[in-house]
Amino acid sequence: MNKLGILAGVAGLAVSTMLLASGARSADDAKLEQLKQQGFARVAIANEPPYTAVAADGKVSGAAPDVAREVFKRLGVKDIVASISEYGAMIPGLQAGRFDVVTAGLFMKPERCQSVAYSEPVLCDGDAFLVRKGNPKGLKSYESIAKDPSAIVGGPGGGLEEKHAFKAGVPRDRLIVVPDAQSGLKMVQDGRIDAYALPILSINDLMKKANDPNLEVVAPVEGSSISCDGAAFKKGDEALRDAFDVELAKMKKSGEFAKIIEPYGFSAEAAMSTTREKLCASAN
Ligand code: 6CS
Repeated sequence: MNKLGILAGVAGLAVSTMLLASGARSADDAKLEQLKQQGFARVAIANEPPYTAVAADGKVSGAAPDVAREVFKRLGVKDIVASISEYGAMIPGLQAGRFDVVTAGLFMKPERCQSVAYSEPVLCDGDAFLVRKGNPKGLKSYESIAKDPSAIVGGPGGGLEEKHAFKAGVPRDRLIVVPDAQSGLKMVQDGRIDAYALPILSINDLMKKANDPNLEVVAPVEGSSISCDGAAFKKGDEALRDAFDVELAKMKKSGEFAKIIEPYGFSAEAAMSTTREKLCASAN
């Protein structure tokens, strides 16, 4: 073995010794042990109620962080610390080590399943449009937007709605990236976009808070399907993901899972009636 090989071997031995001394049963448990020592898991969120929300005092809530907080507590990780990120930046941020996990309603799709290690399903929902009252351009599907050369749609950067719009034939110059829900609301109210696309529960939350009789919700978007998210872990952290899944499954069985997500409007049954395997294989 050359000198470099010997050095690598010695370094590897040092790391394993340190890990085992920290209580990790194996290198696999190292990440969980690290989070336990750290006292918190760094989660990526988007601040899009009811999936994720940050109050004026900085308190993090929303169905996804609340589930993650409870699961990590059961794993011995005291709390979560959230960073707000655009959906399109969540996976690169996870891969760069800026977050330990994405808990934001990042829906499972095959291409995302290739890039991260998802937990089993947590939050399921369909697509909706926020439009002006009377839906003057009759926008009921992504195809109807594609067909109308004057129709402009807005959605989150790197979000699934963007993918659905492009797949239906909406050209790049008629899709506006909208940074957050409040901006999307204002852009519909000001007529800068004809439809703002988000999941149904997010649009309903926005509509309720806006309390504006000149707005209307189209839900579900015709031709769209139900998507479900999971907590998204970095490839290589499958042992941590598996530990998360064990606690998530116990909470689903005990009813604790439903108690957390259903007050936000989510269906525990929807998440429990599908699997990561099915969702990662489904292309729509
Ligand atoms: O997974 C996504 O891309 C979508 N998920 C949510 C919860 N909101 C919008 C986003 O585009």
